[in-house]
Amino acid sequence: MSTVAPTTIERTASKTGTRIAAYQMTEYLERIGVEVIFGLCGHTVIALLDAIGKSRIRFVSTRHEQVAAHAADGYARASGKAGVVLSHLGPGLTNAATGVANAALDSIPMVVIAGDVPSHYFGRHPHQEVNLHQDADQFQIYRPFCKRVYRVDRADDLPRILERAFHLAQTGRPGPVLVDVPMDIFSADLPIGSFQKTPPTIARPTLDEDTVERIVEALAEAERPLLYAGGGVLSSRATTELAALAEALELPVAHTLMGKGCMREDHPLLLGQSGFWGTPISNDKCRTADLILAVGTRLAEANSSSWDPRFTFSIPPTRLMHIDADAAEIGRNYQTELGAVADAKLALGALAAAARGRAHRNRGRLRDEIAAGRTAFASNWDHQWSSDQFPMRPERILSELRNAVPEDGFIVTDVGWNKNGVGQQFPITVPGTFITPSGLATMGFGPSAVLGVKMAQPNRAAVSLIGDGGFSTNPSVIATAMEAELPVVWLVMDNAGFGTIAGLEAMHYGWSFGCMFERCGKPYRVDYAAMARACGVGGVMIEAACDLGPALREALASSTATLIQVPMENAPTPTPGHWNINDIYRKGD
Ligand SMILES: Cc1ncc(C[n+]2csc(CCOP(=O)(O)OP(=O)(O)O)c2C)c(N)n1
Repeated sequence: MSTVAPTTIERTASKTGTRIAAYQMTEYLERIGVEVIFGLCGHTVIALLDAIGKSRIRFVSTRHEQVAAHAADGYARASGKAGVVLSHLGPGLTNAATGVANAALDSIPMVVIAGDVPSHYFGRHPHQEVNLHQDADQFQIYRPFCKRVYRVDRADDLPRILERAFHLAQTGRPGPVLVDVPMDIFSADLPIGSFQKTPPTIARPTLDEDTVERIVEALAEAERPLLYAGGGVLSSRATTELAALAEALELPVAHTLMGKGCMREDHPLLLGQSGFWGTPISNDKCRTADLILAVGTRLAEANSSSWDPRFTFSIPPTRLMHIDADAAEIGRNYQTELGAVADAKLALGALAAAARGRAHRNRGRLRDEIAAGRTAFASNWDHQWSSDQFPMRPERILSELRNAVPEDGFIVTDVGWNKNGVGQQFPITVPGTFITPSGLATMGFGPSAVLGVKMAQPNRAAVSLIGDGGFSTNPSVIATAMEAELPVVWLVMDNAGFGTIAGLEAMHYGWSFGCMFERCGKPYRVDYAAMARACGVGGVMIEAACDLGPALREALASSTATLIQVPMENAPTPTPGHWNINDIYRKGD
């Protein structure tokens, strides 16, 4: 409860049986369990900020709205609750768009509350209005990536719309919802008690008995069946049920990038990630399976080797059964024998219960084949885990990170070697500890998302593993971590460029024009560690491979954030699968 005395305006309003919308709205957000809002101020939202400041809700003030959106995304992933963003109109909302779109493409629940121009000035060019095609039109910018965009045109609608926003963001296939609020509506009077209705508890859809029986029987009788797990398995917290089903019918498990962590890394039935940056054993078993049960996945391009049947999935002749929260994903890319719209946890739980004790075909030497396949692939790079080379090998960076971070600590990546290398090579044993931007693959996600992760799980380690390109998109995160007292660790893999794209261009065009950080033809390196120290957080520049482990341990024990910068060789991640872009590039004279 707020200890702050009511303002004159609040006291006056309450005598009339009404109360200003912003205060009632904030109390409602508290009541439905909002703990933290990430955002950036502007003249359109200070009425709400005044109310938030007097409530129990924490406000993390970022210096770029993209940071706020990614942090809210990280918070949602690590807490299981909706992330909440507060944004000013116009440039604030467009700045946040990348982060909101990133959350949308990874099915992350999020509510974005934005200020807008006063409703009585719609269309007259009030300051910062977006109105080239329609009056007060900024909310339309969010249409392609929000489950619903609301502009609140009457104060009376605010309670209803807010309740709908939290309901929609978190149900079915989760995602962001925009609530666009003309600033006069924050300051309007509403009858006391206007915000009564709370989002309903939703019973999640499961499988009917016939479908359970049909799937279990098909898996038991198939010669080479396989379970394929996507991010939906993790977001519905279904990893125990997945392992129970796999063990009951002796099924190998392959997964997507977002599905990493669906099973302990050392589980003998785990094949690893499929696709371009996957593992050969995973691709081989996917391609040669006679039946695949896919759960909580889009069967998207990177993990499906651009759907080329020579590499990852060959469907048909492989038969596909697919369980997903979203009917639109079923049958999108492959002929599908049976689809079911269901919650992954309930569906896998029902399948595991029906499979327990059930006779199934002999799987032969499956476990030995998996172990041999994984060991053979790892032999390409595991000797690098102890490499003393400097600038460091990326694999050594991963091994130092794995040794330093407790199993339940979070590894939050960006895009680049960090994402591809962790997805392929980094052992994850605790579900949900690997957090990565998959659908939009947004460079700049990791450094900001880790703030929200730490906010959600303050007692667990949270390290963001990022490239120097990704980190430098928004270094203002350092100041935000300091202000919000979030002792996160940024581990910056510094190859003085946008290394992944530089490597791609070099492979196809023989140079890396436009991809490296250079000045007067020489590598240009920024001292991010010094930048961190200038903001008051720890900043360490690694000068020898053996220094990284101790630096990480010290950073994890510290009560303030730390940035560790590691000069690194720009080595490519192995690519056992296929990506069709490599067939598209053509070099001219
Ligand atoms: C916002 C955005 N812009 C561009 C890209 C394309 N992109 C993918 S990986 C990458 C390079 C990332 O560089 P860095 O963070 O230094 O990591 P590295 O590749 O060197 O490991 C780029 C530019 C992207 N994914 N997101």
